[in-house]
Amino acid sequence: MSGNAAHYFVDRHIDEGQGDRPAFREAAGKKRRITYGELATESGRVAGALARAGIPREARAAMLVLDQVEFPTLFWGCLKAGVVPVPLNTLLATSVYDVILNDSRASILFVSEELWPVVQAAAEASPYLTQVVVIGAAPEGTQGYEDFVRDADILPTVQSSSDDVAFWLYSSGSTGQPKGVRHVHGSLKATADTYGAQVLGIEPDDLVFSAAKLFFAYGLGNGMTFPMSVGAETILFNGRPTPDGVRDIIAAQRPTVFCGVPTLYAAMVAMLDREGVPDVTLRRCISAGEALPEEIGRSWRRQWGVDILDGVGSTEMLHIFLSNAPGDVVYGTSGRAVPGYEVRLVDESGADVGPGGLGELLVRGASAADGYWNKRDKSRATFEGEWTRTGDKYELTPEGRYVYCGRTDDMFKVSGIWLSPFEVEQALVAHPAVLEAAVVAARDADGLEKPKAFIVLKTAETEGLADTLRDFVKEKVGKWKHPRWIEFVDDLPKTATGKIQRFKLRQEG
Ligand code: 3SK
Repeated sequence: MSGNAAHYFVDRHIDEGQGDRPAFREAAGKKRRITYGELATESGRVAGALARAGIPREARAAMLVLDQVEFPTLFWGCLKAGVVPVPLNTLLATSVYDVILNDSRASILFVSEELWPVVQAAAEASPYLTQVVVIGAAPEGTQGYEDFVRDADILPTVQSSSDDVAFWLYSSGSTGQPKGVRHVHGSLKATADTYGAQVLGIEPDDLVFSAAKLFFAYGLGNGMTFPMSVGAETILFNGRPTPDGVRDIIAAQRPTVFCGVPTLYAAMVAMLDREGVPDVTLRRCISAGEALPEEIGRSWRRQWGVDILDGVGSTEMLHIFLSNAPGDVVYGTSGRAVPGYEVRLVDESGADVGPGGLGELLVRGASAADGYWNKRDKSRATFEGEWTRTGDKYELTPEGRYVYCGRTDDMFKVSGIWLSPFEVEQALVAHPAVLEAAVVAARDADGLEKPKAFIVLKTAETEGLADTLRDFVKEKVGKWKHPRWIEFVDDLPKTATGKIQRFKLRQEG
């Protein structure tokens, strides 16, 4: 078997006589289902169609594709052909697609028909795209997916090294600058063997539902490579994961594994307390993207009888490398290093920080990216030999658990003392009226930095609430940390992984 990940995740199941096992089912739309055998054939046909269309090995194929059966078919079809798929966040603006299509120099774009209007102008302006393939009704000047694959040869998977670049993901990070993160074939199996097998404990009979979409690293592992590593099945949902929509899918499809992000868990907990919990047994629930507030984890366990395993990962490391584990959950912490990964904390001078201290988290593991595309300075600053800098500040407890303290670039000093916006946010969300909170530095009349809070409420009643919340924070985390200004908002700007984009709030601030 070559190092091409499509051998391991797709073809191997056929060689092992498992072709009839279900691989994906759609929860909405046409509600199609696809077996491992069908996926192997269809992805081979995509490889044939790419070759017929003249897309060479190593060329980039941008994928602006919803969670539908064509996502895995195209992703694995590209890998089979040696073409590099670049799944794109489906929620971006035309101007960002313009940047990404130019930066990646993608030769071909696959796009779900629903998303064509938002990418059309960028696609038409791209000097690199030679073809646009629309999944669904193809507008003029594009080709329909069915026509693209019709009568194409079913090609065998090309030989690749496990160190060959297999796919890219664009990380917008918390600063909004898209960076193409290049991942090698071997990284997909590395995350399945570590987090997938040893924390999530994925099993062949699992039915997985990841509300986090396949276009980002967290969803790609949850909903594609982890289940496919053991021949399990995934529910695909092409819509927006609203709390009641997700609850209805869980009730109707009865998954055994559920993967969400804290914002969704928080909204679901509030909704389920009002409307009741479906009678479904979830075997495993996981969370990532941002730290899970303690209260949400406890409420979920009360509602469903199962813990949420909160973990931390990054697009650069492909999946979760620090996590709570079954039977070893302490809410309010990110747990311990996932087996197969090492983590350490360093201070500003690069010296190691011990228990009780605060430092930047560095991680070492087999799934680290090969680097950023065309961003040498950023690659050098992030990938230091075997260690990858995360930009996250953590504290190590005497029990060996890691506690998130915020982004290195979000920390600021108030009256000369470091303040972690995250700590103030955690204090705010512990108040029953608060659904979500984001804290940034703002300048007072003297030009000095003080915390300002943007708050999404559970209730409509705001009379006297700002003062109550300020007192609540003073009581919980310290007098000087209370937000000097409070703005009630309808929602917070977030990345696809659910990380708060504080830079946008600072701009508004
Ligand atoms: O943000 C995270 O925690 C994460 C987890 C897994 C994969 C990717 C990301 C960004």
